[in-house]
Amino acid sequence: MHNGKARAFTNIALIKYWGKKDQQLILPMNSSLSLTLDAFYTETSVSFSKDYTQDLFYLDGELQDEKATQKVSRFLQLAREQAGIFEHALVYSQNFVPTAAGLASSASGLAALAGACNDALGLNLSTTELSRLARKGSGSACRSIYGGFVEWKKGHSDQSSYALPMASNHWEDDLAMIFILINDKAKKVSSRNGMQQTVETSLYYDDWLKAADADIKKAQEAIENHDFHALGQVTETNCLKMHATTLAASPPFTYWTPDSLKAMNKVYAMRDAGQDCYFTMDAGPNVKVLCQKKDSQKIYEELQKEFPEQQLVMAYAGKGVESLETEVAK
Ligand code: FM0
Repeated sequence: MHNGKARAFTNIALIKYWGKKDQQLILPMNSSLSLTLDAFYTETSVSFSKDYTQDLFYLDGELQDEKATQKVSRFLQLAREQAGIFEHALVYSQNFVPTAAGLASSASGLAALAGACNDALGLNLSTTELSRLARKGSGSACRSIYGGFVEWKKGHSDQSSYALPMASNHWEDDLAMIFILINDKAKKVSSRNGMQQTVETSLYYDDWLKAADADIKKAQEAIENHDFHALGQVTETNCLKMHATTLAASPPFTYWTPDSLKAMNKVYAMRDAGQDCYFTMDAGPNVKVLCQKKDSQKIYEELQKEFPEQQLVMAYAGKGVESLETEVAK
């Protein structure tokens, strides 16, 4: 029996990862930059044993179906090959999400699984190697290996594509991100399918790549200079450019709902009224508001005028993946 357990926090990209050049290895078309947050995380324990006849995956106490287990199994296989230990595994994963957010995160999930496998199989990976392994589970997971500001350098191969923490002198501790959770009953396009469809068909995809390169540089500079306005501006405009690519895809699609627009407009109105805040959105309808910690309470209260408290979650900078004690075998 080989046991391991780890906790990983989710991260939100300020400059988005949007498109793969290699689907199997998960090599991205562009570099991305994120902030790891403290509000959402996953704890995962894994045990490998000769006695198991198949991989089993429990999420929040429920045994998952074949489709959900497949993604985990595919990842376990990579870890098994790396370790040379070919035993099936039992995976218990718990998502810690405030209120009924319904915010499943592949970033924290796959980063925690990578950390748990590293411990269980005695892989002894460096953080760079762990980032590369997590990347092969889900691209954004490679950034959750580290806390604070993180850059995923796109690289050009399995070896050269991984995330690194950014020197910021702890500036991330001065920032906050407020999640506005938006209900969505529409059919969901996963980030995996959405980005692929965009790479293959969007008229604007080449322009997105050019913009992403320039935006990464602006964000790096803003972080270096602790320039909140510059970071907020590039975060918001990069998000808009990513979302513009989906409207020029064939068939076109969007992640925005009327409430997403309501939230974005609220951010614009708050900025017009002198408040320092900027939004970003990922492959779903939720809107995340980037602000400085010193203003976060005031901005939260202002958002509460439009959105009930159950829809709002305050987050601050979070830590990288960490190993947890495994309980004595059951
Ligand atoms: O996080 O197909 O990592 O940079 O969230 O598993 O590699 O779920 F806004 C979209 C995340 C994409 C931007 O994609 O995809 C970002 C996104 P996978 P992910």
